[in-house]
Amino acid sequence: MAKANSTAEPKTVNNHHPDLAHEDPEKLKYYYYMMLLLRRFEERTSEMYVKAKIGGYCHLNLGEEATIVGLMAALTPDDYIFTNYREHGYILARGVAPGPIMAELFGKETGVSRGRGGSMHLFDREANFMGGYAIVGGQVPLAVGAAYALRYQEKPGVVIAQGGDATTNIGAWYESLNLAKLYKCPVLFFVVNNGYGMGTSVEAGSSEPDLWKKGCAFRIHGERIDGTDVLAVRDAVKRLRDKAEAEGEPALLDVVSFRFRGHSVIDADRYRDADFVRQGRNQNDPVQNFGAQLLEARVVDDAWIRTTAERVDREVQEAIDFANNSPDPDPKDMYTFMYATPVPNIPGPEEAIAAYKINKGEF
Ligand SMILES: Cc1ncc(C[n+]2csc(CCOP(=O)(O)OP(=O)(O)O)c2C)c(N)n1
Ligand SMILES: [Mg+2]
Repeated sequence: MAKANSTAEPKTVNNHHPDLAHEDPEKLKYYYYMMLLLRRFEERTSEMYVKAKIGGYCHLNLGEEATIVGLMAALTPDDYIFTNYREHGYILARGVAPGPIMAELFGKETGVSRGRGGSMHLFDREANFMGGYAIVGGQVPLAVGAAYALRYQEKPGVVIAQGGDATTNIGAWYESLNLAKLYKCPVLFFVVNNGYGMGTSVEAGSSEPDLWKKGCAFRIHGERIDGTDVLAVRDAVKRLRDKAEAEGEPALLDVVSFRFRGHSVIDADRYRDADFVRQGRNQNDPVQNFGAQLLEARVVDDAWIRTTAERVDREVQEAIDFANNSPDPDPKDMYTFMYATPVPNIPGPEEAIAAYKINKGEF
């Protein structure tokens, strides 16, 4: 679908035709399973939103499964990940259990952020998953800071600064690229190019629509890759993360994928032509396409595809049951975890309960 390029001279290096015969079949099966888990998790999340089990903002990764699973397949446990608010799939593919993720979306005490964060603020310290951020670009300077810390402390690992195409138009993104190169930070700017920032196309929002070129002012190497090809994403990330780790050389990946639905669950997507969306979903479905490839290469058979679908359905249902059966946070803990360290004047449990009652109209 897309071509890879360097900042110096556009060249086609990503006509990636993976030879499945040289791949570990167990890994291929895992990638398919994980992509399907993301797909189903997001479809059911949308359903739970409509049932008012989930409130607030909610953005889905439908269509971006290969981008996410390919990225995670290339990372090591030492690596850190900072993302935007469209992050359900990233934390799932990083290996965090679906139950606590769904519970977080439901705002429950058993959620990964103990119900305080919701859809846009998933976090897991053990997985080095440093969170979803609601402010476009807010995660990018933090990611560079973390990468600088790794370098300064001479620790292994790299940092992923994930963001969307529109994030490359934010001032903080440029400051981050500048410092990343200057201070030799092991960071990858992982740009999920789904063609749109809310209702604004890349072409309408970016004076340079070839996003992979946007690092050149900072002498940062850039490539465009096909984000619907899980193996292409994995291989490009692996190559660039290894270089970033060994040489402190940041890089920019422009990962092209197709957003299946509107910007968020409540966006009717009226600004995109219906035929364009239908065609995009049919042609660029990473889960369908990878499944067909595996079948054709006889890595799996129809029975395996069927039992994998059943397993995924079951696991997502179990996550929903877990979330449904979990307790809400106790109102008295409303201000707990507001700060990492104690600060003066933090409201106590009585004030928390009073605020809760006012909110419920009980005063
Ligand atoms: C600083 C800032 N400006 C505007 C918004 C409103 N907003 C939320 S998401 C979004 C679009 C971002 O698009 P992109 O970076 O392409 O990511 P995608 O949603 O496509 O994953 C905007 C403008 C915001 N959250 N923060
Ligand atoms: Mg976008």
